[in-house]
Amino acid sequence: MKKIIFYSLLIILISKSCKKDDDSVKIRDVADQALADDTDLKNFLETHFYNYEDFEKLDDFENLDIIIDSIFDDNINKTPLINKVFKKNIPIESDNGPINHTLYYLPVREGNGENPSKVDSVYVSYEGSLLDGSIFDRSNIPIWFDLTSVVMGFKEGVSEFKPGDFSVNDDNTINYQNYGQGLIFIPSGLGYFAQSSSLIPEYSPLIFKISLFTIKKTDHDGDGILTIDEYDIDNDGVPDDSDGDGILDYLDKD
Ligand SMILES: [Ca+2]
Ligand SMILES: [Ca+2]
Ligand SMILES: [Ca+2]
Repeated sequence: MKKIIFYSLLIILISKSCKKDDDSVKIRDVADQALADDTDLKNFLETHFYNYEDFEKLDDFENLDIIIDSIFDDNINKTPLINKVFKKNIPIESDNGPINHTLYYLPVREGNGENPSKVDSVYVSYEGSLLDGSIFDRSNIPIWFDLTSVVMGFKEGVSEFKPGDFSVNDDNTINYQNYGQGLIFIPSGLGYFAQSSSLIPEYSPLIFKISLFTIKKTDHDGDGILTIDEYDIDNDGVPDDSDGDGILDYLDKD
């Protein structure tokens, strides 16, 4: 998935720089798509709930999966996700200036440590699905993601979660407790946008369930300066290349 995300991110970055008058590719308008996706995401959040009652009963050491279901029949009185989610507005540069994209996220369990920055590495288990419920990727076993290499929505969403505590058992296995767990709802402009794959059609909003077990601060070029301290100093959302040699600062040892 990491490869797919990285590859797709590259495609998105590359496609942004392609000329618009290429007849073979009619890319949808970013602003129109952001509005359409937000309508679809809001509709989903208004008509679905998660098993919050199960989580209210849970103690810190128990594990439980998040289950999303539609508000219907026996579940008609459940509180919809829209009443529980947080919103984050993320501008994406386009030819017509920055276009706002709304990301929704829901920390179901808060977690216990420090939030990862948007350039750290995170150790997560996850499940990615579309609004119709079809799952396009999952890993029940936690794996590492470098947040500099994933789509914007995943990076922005995960950085809102906190990791947990861990203890090492006698057999060197690790138990994680009190870790952050929750949901991220991503418009296609912060996902794969016009890029499609066998399981993800173009212009698909994405839903991620994640559990964030631990994080690692990164220093990609090993120069002793953490990536967060040299990635995007002018804070314009684009990684910097101060000396203009084509190597981004966080990968540029000098
Ligand atoms: Ca560095
Ligand atoms: Ca920058
Ligand atoms: Ca450079």
